[in-house]
Amino acid sequence: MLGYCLAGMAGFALWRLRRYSNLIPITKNKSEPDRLTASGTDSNSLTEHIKEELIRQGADLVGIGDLTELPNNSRSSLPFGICVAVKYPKEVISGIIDLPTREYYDWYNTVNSRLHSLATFAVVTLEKLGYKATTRTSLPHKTIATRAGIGWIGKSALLVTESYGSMIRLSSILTDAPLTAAAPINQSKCGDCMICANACPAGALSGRLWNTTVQRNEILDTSKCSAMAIKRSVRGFGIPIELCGKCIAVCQYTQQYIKELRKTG
Ligand code: B12
Ligand code: SF4
Ligand code: SF4
Repeated sequence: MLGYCLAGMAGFALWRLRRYSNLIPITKNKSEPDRLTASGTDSNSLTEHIKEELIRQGADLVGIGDLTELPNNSRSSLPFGICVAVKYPKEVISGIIDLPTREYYDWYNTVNSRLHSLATFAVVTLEKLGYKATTRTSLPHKTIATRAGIGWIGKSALLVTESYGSMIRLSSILTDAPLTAAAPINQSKCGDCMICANACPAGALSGRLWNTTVQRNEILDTSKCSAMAIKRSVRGFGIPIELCGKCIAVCQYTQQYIKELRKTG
């Protein structure tokens, strides 16, 4: 039985490698003999296939960011960041407006474990193709996400997307694979909206509009948020953890997505 499993896994790995190898002309690099390299057009194919595979594996949003404007040591000298987002189910988020729920806590763990599998999958896939890839980075996921064109930083201090608002969690992968990066997002689309800042039970959100020069502490008071989130988790589901999420739930973009889904069933 074990033999069949191992043979199956090896076959799958070989199939994947051959599938990608067909897309990319293989040229040997003298210093790294087994490395694959790709030309301009193939970088588009590689990008599309990495994105498609991640979506097929369960990602809800995938974006590629050019990180070269950021310090070398923050990105292990790797030029690209892949941002992967997984959304919470709409019912879970609409249920946390008053207090965080046990369901929200359970989904927090589920979404994190999905993100972990997706990031590992991306690393393994890229490494098999001969590229460097790692999930170890001191860069915040939200920075990679704005570079990857996935969304902007809201007055909530969260990443806000047009498709799902902020009801997503994030992971990222750094790589030297020659991918095609999206246009970065450098400005907030929150405008005059103040819904999240007014709704935060800790008064932790200043209402400051983000751009890439605005520091997090100008938007969010992390101590106030942490303290309130622990209190609310205890009241909501009896576990002292920093899970509140009211700013996710009330965001107009999150609400728009929840309502759209309701309309279409
Ligand atoms: C630490 C942390 C916290 C702590 C902070 C405590 C502390 N003392 O630091 C606390 C407990 C407050 C917290 C709370 C929450 N968190 Co939190 N947290 C993190 C964590 C692990 C690190 C964030 C961090 O320190 N970043 C460093 C600071 C400087 O950057 P930042 O805050 O990420 O964002 C700035 C940069 O991204 C910058 N930026 C963006 N683009 C660009 C581009 C350029 C060129 C430049 C220069 C800068 C720049 O702008 C942002 C604002 O200044 C991240 C996961 C991760 N590894 O990124 C999750 C993370 C940010 N948290 C997340 C979530 C969901 C929450 C909570 C909702 C949890 C809850 N309570 O229910 C709240 C929301 C609070 C809020 N309104 O933001 C999600 C956000 C998802 C999203 N949609 O944005 C993340 C990404 C986790 C994940 N894997 O998805 N969190
Ligand atoms: S997680 Fe809760 S306490 Fe923290 S900023 Fe959001 S609404 Fe405020
Ligand atoms: S609620 Fe309004 S201000 Fe807050 S993040 Fe969403 S759009 Fe921006």
